[in-house]
Amino acid sequence: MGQQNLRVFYDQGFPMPDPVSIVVPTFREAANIPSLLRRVAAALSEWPTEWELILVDDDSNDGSETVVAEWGCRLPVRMEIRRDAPRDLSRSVLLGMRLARFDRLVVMDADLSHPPEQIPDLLAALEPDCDIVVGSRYVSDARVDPAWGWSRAFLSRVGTLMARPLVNCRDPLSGFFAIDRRTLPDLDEVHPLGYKIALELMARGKLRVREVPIRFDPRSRGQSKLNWRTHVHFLRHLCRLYAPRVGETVRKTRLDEKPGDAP
Ligand SMILES: Nc1nc2c(ncn2[C@@H]2O[C@H](COP(=O)(O)OP(=O)(O)OP(=O)(O)O)[C@@H](O)[C@H]2O)c(=O)[nH]1
Ligand SMILES: [Mg+2]
Repeated sequence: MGQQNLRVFYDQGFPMPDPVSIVVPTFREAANIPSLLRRVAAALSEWPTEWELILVDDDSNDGSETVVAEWGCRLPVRMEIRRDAPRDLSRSVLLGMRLARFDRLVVMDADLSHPPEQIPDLLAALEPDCDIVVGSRYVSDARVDPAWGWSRAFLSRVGTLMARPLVNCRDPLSGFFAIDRRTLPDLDEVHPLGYKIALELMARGKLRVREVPIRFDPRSRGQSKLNWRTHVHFLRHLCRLYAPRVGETVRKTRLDEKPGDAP
């Protein structure tokens, strides 16, 4: 539902949506933060209730803090600095989720790959029949900008195929999602490894997923933080998530074999 339509919808006496906290993990994103904040504020200018944006930064030391402090005078935005080594995207997101003032949460990247204009679409889809709304690159009507590059697109596809059996989601590696904190598994029990926090939450919490097509753009400015370590972490993360399932299958097979015993 577009923003204008949303406005009309609520003006007609439908219940107001809940306020929302937007959590953005950042590492050396000073160049992207002004555009991000400008576009989020524009996207939510018609949003009928309160919102806030928390950037959880891994001690970038690149001027991000000053940029956010300047914008914080005009908008409900703030930056939380994590000083625990090693830097970690997923832990930053979890910290943001804990610090959020509101239960409705949107998580997104700072590099403008996730269009802020689609935040209202994600929130509008977060209804009682689902626990998480994923901004998806791999459902019909989604669009991935070809400038993303074939090698990144290929790696993303391979990783997606590896993760798909774990969850009922076409884009389980997406970092753009809306969720209600009250439906989350106990955050102390969540031990993500690497980048894929939505996958961890969906798989551990057995969340009911809805997907909304998004336009996925390549990083706007600055450098990618993706490196070989990220890929290793992803593989280890997958092993962790698959391990209990493999164990369960082995246990079931053994139980099934028992009654027949040896031929
Ligand atoms: N707090 C924190 N944020 C991080 C860390 N690594 C990456 N990020 C942020 O997480 C988001 C996604 O990281 P990206 O570098 O864009 O990774 P990507 O989207 O997979 O790759 P590209 O878009 O190709 O650069 C961005 O907002 C980053 O600033 C980290 O270690 N800690
Ligand atoms: Mg990115």
